[in-house]
Amino acid sequence: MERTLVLIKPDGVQRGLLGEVISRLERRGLRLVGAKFMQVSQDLAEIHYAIHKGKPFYNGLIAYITSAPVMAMVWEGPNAIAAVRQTMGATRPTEAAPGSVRHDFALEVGRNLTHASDSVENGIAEVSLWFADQELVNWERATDSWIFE
Ligand code: D4T
Repeated sequence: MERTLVLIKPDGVQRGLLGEVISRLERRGLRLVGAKFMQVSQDLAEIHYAIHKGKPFYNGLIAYITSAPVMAMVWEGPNAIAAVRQTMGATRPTEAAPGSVRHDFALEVGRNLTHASDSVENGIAEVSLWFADQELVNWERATDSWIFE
Protein backbone atom coordinates (compact mmCIF):
# COMPACT_ATOMS: atom_id res chain seq x y z
CA MET A 1 0.00 0.00 0.00
CA GLU A 2 1.49 3.35 -1.03
CA ARG A 3 0.74 6.78 0.36
CA THR A 4 0.98 10.06 -1.51
CA LEU A 5 0.74 13.69 -0.51
CA VAL A 6 -1.75 15.56 -2.67
CA LEU A 7 -2.03 19.33 -2.60
CA ILE A 8 -4.80 21.25 -4.26
CA LYS A 9 -2.87 24.45 -4.78
CA PRO A 10 -4.18 28.01 -4.37
CA ASP A 11 -5.47 28.19 -7.95
CA GLY A 12 -7.47 25.00 -7.47
CA VAL A 13 -9.01 26.36 -4.28
CA GLN A 14 -9.76 29.78 -5.77
CA ARG A 15 -11.32 28.22 -8.86
CA GLY A 16 -13.62 26.00 -6.85
CA LEU A 17 -12.03 22.74 -7.97
CA LEU A 18 -11.70 21.03 -4.57
CA GLY A 19 -14.71 18.80 -5.14
CA GLU A 20 -13.71 18.00 -8.71
CA VAL A 21 -10.22 16.81 -7.72
CA ILE A 22 -11.35 14.94 -4.61
CA SER A 23 -14.13 13.29 -6.56
CA ARG A 24 -11.70 12.01 -9.17
CA LEU A 25 -9.44 10.50 -6.49
CA GLU A 26 -12.41 8.88 -4.75
CA ARG A 27 -13.75 7.49 -8.03
CA ARG A 28 -10.32 6.08 -8.84
CA GLY A 29 -10.63 3.97 -5.70
CA LEU A 30 -8.00 5.66 -3.55
CA ARG A 31 -8.63 5.90 0.18
CA LEU A 32 -8.37 9.21 2.02
CA VAL A 33 -6.10 9.11 5.06
CA GLY A 34 -5.88 12.76 6.07
CA ALA A 35 -6.94 16.23 4.96
CA LYS A 36 -6.53 19.79 6.09
CA PHE A 37 -7.35 23.16 4.60
CA MET A 38 -4.45 25.43 5.43
CA GLN A 39 -2.35 28.45 4.68
CA VAL A 40 1.17 27.34 3.73
CA SER A 41 3.94 29.11 5.66
CA GLN A 42 7.07 30.40 4.00
CA ASP A 43 9.11 27.83 5.97
CA LEU A 44 6.99 24.87 4.87
CA ALA A 45 7.01 26.04 1.25
CA GLU A 46 10.79 26.35 1.28
CA ILE A 47 11.29 22.87 2.75
CA HIS A 48 8.75 21.28 0.39
CA TYR A 49 10.33 22.87 -2.69
CA ALA A 50 13.95 22.79 -1.46
CA ILE A 51 14.96 20.72 -4.48
CA HIS A 52 14.05 23.63 -6.76
CA LYS A 53 16.00 26.30 -4.86
CA GLY A 54 18.09 28.36 -7.27
CA LYS A 55 16.00 27.53 -10.34
CA PRO A 56 14.53 30.42 -12.32
CA PHE A 57 10.95 29.55 -11.33
CA TYR A 58 11.71 29.04 -7.60
CA ASN A 59 10.68 32.46 -6.26
CA GLY A 60 7.45 32.40 -8.26
CA LEU A 61 6.74 28.88 -7.06
CA ILE A 62 7.12 29.87 -3.39
CA ALA A 63 5.00 32.99 -3.91
CA TYR A 64 2.30 30.92 -5.65
CA ILE A 65 2.04 28.16 -3.04
CA THR A 66 1.92 30.68 -0.15
CA SER A 67 -0.46 33.10 -1.89
CA ALA A 68 -3.74 31.65 -0.61
CA PRO A 69 -5.00 28.51 1.16
CA VAL A 70 -4.38 24.99 -0.10
CA MET A 71 -6.04 21.66 0.60
CA ALA A 72 -3.42 19.18 1.78
CA MET A 73 -4.37 15.50 1.71
CA VAL A 74 -2.92 12.04 2.05
CA TRP A 75 -4.37 9.31 -0.17
CA GLU A 76 -3.43 5.65 -0.15
CA GLY A 77 -3.86 2.55 -2.23
CA PRO A 78 -1.93 0.02 -4.29
CA ASN A 79 0.19 1.96 -6.79
CA ALA A 80 -1.11 5.21 -5.33
CA ILE A 81 1.95 7.21 -6.48
CA ALA A 82 1.59 6.31 -10.16
CA ALA A 83 -2.21 6.36 -10.10
CA VAL A 84 -2.44 9.84 -8.63
CA ARG A 85 0.27 11.27 -10.92
CA GLN A 86 -1.71 9.85 -13.83
CA THR A 87 -4.98 11.31 -12.58
CA MET A 88 -3.30 14.73 -12.25
CA GLY A 89 -1.46 14.56 -15.59
CA ALA A 90 2.01 15.79 -16.56
CA THR A 91 3.47 18.79 -14.71
CA ARG A 92 3.08 20.91 -17.85
CA PRO A 93 -0.63 21.07 -18.60
CA THR A 94 -0.08 21.11 -22.37
CA GLU A 95 1.69 17.75 -22.01
CA ALA A 96 -0.93 16.26 -19.69
CA ALA A 97 -2.96 13.34 -21.02
CA PRO A 98 -6.49 14.12 -22.14
CA GLY A 99 -8.89 13.47 -19.30
CA SER A 100 -6.37 14.29 -16.59
CA VAL A 101 -6.97 17.15 -14.15
CA ARG A 102 -4.24 19.35 -15.62
CA HIS A 103 -5.34 18.67 -19.17
CA ASP A 104 -8.94 19.41 -18.37
CA PHE A 105 -8.48 22.49 -16.18
CA ALA A 106 -5.04 24.08 -16.63
CA LEU A 107 -2.85 25.87 -19.18
CA GLU A 108 0.42 26.84 -17.49
CA VAL A 109 3.03 24.98 -15.45
CA GLY A 110 3.02 27.74 -12.84
CA ARG A 111 -0.76 27.33 -12.33
CA ASN A 112 -0.99 23.56 -12.54
CA LEU A 113 -3.56 23.14 -9.77
CA THR A 114 -2.19 20.18 -7.85
CA HIS A 115 0.86 18.50 -6.42
CA ALA A 116 1.32 14.77 -5.99
CA SER A 117 4.35 12.90 -4.63
CA ASP A 118 6.54 11.48 -7.39
CA SER A 119 7.99 8.39 -5.69
CA VAL A 120 7.26 6.06 -2.79
CA GLU A 121 10.16 7.55 -0.81
CA ASN A 122 9.06 11.13 -1.47
CA GLY A 123 5.51 10.14 -0.56
CA ILE A 124 6.69 8.98 2.87
CA ALA A 125 8.87 12.08 3.38
CA GLU A 126 6.21 14.54 2.20
CA VAL A 127 3.44 12.98 4.28
CA SER A 128 5.58 13.31 7.40
CA LEU A 129 6.52 16.88 6.49
CA TRP A 130 2.90 18.01 6.05
CA PHE A 131 1.06 15.86 8.60
CA ALA A 132 1.58 14.79 12.20
CA ASP A 133 0.93 11.09 12.87
CA GLN A 134 -2.22 11.88 14.85
CA GLU A 135 -3.70 13.72 11.85
CA LEU A 136 -3.72 10.51 9.80
CA VAL A 137 -6.57 8.02 10.05
CA ASN A 138 -5.98 4.30 9.57
CA TRP A 139 -9.29 2.82 8.55
CA GLU A 140 -10.94 0.18 6.42
CA ARG A 141 -13.57 0.97 3.85
CA ALA A 142 -16.54 -1.28 3.26
CA THR A 143 -15.63 -1.38 -0.45
CA ASP A 144 -11.90 -2.07 -0.03
CA SER A 145 -12.05 -5.72 -1.09
CA TRP A 146 -13.82 -4.67 -4.32
CA ILE A 147 -11.06 -2.18 -5.18
CA PHE A 148 -7.86 -3.60 -3.61
CA GLU A 149 -6.99 -7.09 -4.91
P1 D4T B 1 4.41 19.37 -8.18
O1 D4T B 1 5.54 19.31 -7.20
O2 D4T B 1 3.72 20.68 -8.18
O3 D4T B 1 3.51 18.20 -8.19
O4 D4T B 1 5.06 19.30 -9.55
P2 D4T B 1 5.73 18.06 -10.20
O5 D4T B 1 6.30 17.11 -9.21
O6 D4T B 1 4.75 17.52 -11.18
O7 D4T B 1 6.88 18.81 -10.95
P3 D4T B 1 8.23 19.44 -10.45
O8 D4T B 1 8.61 18.90 -9.10
O9 D4T B 1 9.18 19.30 -11.58
O10 D4T B 1 7.88 20.99 -10.30
C1 D4T B 1 7.45 21.52 -9.08
C2 D4T B 1 6.57 22.72 -9.35
O11 D4T B 1 7.32 23.76 -9.96
C3 D4T B 1 6.54 24.37 -10.95
N1 D4T B 1 7.37 24.55 -12.13
C4 D4T B 1 8.10 23.51 -12.58
C5 D4T B 1 7.39 25.78 -12.75
O12 D4T B 1 6.70 26.72 -12.33
N2 D4T B 1 8.16 25.93 -13.87
C6 D4T B 1 8.92 24.91 -14.35
O13 D4T B 1 9.63 25.10 -15.37
C7 D4T B 1 8.88 23.65 -13.69
C8 D4T B 1 9.69 22.46 -14.20
C9 D4T B 1 5.43 23.46 -11.16
C10 D4T B 1 5.49 22.47 -10.29
